Amino acid sequence: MRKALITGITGQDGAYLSRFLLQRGYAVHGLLRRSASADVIGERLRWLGVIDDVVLHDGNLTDLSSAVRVVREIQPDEVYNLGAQSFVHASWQQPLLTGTVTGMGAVNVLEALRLECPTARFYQASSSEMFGKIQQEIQTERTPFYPRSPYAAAKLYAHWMTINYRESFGLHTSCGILFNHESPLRGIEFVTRKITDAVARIKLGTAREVKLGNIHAKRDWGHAADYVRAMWMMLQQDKPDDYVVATGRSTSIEEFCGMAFGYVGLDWHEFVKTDSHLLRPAEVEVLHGDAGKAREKLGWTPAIKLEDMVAEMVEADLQRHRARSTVVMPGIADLGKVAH
Ligand code: NDP
Ligand code: GDR
Repeated sequence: MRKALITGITGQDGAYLSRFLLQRGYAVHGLLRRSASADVIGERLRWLGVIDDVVLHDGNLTDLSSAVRVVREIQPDEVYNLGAQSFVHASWQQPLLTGTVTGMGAVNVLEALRLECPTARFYQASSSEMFGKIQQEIQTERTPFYPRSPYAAAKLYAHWMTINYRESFGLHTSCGILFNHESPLRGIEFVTRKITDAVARIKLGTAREVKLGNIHAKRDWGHAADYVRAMWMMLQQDKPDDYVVATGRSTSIEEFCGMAFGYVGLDWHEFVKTDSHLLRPAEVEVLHGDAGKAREKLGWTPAIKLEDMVAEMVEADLQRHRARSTVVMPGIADLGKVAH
């Protein structure tokens, strides 16, 4: 039985990847950081029905000794480094933590592999945010990077360190430069889920409006279930490499609002307000990827259309709010005054 270790297993991608690997017969292990909310931390894995099928190991990306211990114990065939402080907006408020977790954390895992399990294959969750202030209209693996946030700079460090470990030590390390991908399990602070959650609450009469920042920004949005398949495909290649994963369609926040509100028969113009406090110190205005290399070399193409994903997300939020079992996946209102 092949063994996979996933950091960030409790996040959106970690949950979808766990399900994907379990379906393929893997033994799935995850690194779990200590939390005071241990009863709710596995909610995404529970939502997908896999919480009892994965093995969780205490550890933290910032703690080299825990990475070494877990890798030594498991001796994984494949390691997926998905753990990160992944919210771009928060990275300006917590730049050092973001650098430590999102940047150095990856190197802790790489070091653990070099020392304890150098034959394991390694996946690094790189990001389209590294393109930042875009240098080419359509971004590929060859587009120069221009990071625009502490998050993007941290990801770029981890990206180049992953390539360095491949070239310096011969480790089988690959980077997936993934564009935005969403799902009903997306964190509530990200714009797509913030919108679909608001749509559900407005439709059900428990909210009257939603405040957003820059609604003119454009993103290339795919579905997380499609994107975790690309991660796995990268590690099945004989030669490690780096790949852009994107849909090739760029859509504005406004257009996303139109789809989500339109799905329940509402006009978004009546409910979306803009709030300058939600603008970022530096914005990534537009991202638009070309996944031609992943298509040709991996045979990867996305299967889920944006419109279908929006419908799935709105339906899931309607279901959550109707059930009112929102303790584990709180609505925006429940998050109090945190500025997202
Ligand atoms: P999430 O924010 O949903 O998940 C992040 C995960 O990292 C959580 O499991 C979190 O644990 C864990 N984590 C955070 N800090 C630590 C730490 N110090 N030690 C151990 N684990 C930690 O992210 P996604 O699932 O959306 O994304 C997965 C990865 O892909 C991230 O690295 C992200 O930056 C990257 N990425 C995401 C894209 C997207 O559109 N989703 C696009 C491109 C890249 P906890 O549950 O305890 O908070
Ligand atoms: P992003 O995702 O920063 O692209 O990072 P997010 O959904 O946070 O923002 C997308 C765009 O929407 C604009 N926006 C708002 N964003 C949020 N969160 N809240 C708002 O109210 C709001 N209003 C407008 C933002 O300014 C931005 O332009 C995600 C994360 O998953 C990263 O970890 C990952 O690396 C990248 O995608 C690719």
